[in-house]
Amino acid sequence: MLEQLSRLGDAAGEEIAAAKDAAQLEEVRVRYLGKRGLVTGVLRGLGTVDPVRRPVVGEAANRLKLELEAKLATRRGELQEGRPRPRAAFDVTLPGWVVTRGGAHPLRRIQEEIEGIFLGMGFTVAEGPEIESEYYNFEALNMPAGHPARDMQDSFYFGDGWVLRTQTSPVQIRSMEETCPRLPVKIIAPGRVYRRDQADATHSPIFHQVEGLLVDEGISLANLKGVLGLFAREMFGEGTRIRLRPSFFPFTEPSAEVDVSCAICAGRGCRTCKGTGWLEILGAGMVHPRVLAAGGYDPERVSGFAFGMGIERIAMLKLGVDDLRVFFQNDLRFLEQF
Ligand code: 2NL
Repeated sequence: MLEQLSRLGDAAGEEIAAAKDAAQLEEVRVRYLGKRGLVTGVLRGLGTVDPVRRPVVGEAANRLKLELEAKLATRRGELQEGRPRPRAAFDVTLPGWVVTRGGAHPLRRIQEEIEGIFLGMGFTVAEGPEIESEYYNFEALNMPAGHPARDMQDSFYFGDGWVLRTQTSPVQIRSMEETCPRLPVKIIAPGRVYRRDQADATHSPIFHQVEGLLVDEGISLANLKGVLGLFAREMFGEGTRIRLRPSFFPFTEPSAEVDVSCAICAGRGCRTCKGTGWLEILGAGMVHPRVLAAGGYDPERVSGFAFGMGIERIAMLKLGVDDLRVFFQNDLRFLEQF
């Protein structure tokens, strides 16, 4: 029995020394010291050993068990040393994290600047849905079925009488309905609008508008010119002048294109204003009687002016950007400049 233990000890010692990794070492441990292991078997079988020899055999088996456990631990340590040690959890020599702050998109900043100017003149900001009924988007604005502005080429139709709004004017019709019969209606309607345009340097199927509307007793074209002149001076600088050229919109009569004197060349003529000294930034006019009526007002008793501008166009002029598409590409190299 003692001889058998001694052989087991030699064999186990060799196997421990030969183990190449932790897994192999564990196999050796289980083979000799596991529940059904060879050394464990000897200890379990002590009951069948001659009682006289039992203490001697028992002690030898226990000593072997302790010896092997010590050898296993030593070998485990050797195998560990060969491998890379786990790195420190935190390297205090690394540069710190730079926490960058987000900011409003340049289009949003320009929109808020425009809002601020009109808020200062007593206008309030009105908002409404981007999915509109054809009634609010077209009919109420004096564009009945068959009107060329309603062409499939120009608008995104859902069918069933719904469309992505092509301008923010429907918000203004809704505001008139809500305010009527009280006066004045004095609002601006900023927001996203949609047209079926191929994107290029000056067009995008999604763009942003600010429209304005003032309805009251005795409103005239002079009020329109005064308000827009003040807006132009606050937006583009004190020396800015405006001029109105005759134009046409279905929802205003008379209608005008509004130009501002070019801030880049002070009206002398440059590349931005194509040598004319003027930049076209707005459409405007006196609200068409049918549109006043659609809002619930009596065109014999009240009058109003309205205007609309593209935020991208204003932003391009203010920020010196020559391609509108950069506003929608969300390239941080562009956005971080503002
Ligand atoms: C442009 C021209 C314009 C309006 C928008 C309007 C709204 C109502 C009644 C009458 Cl509720 N007019 N809006 C009027 C004239 C021009 O926009 O070039 N926009 C980018």
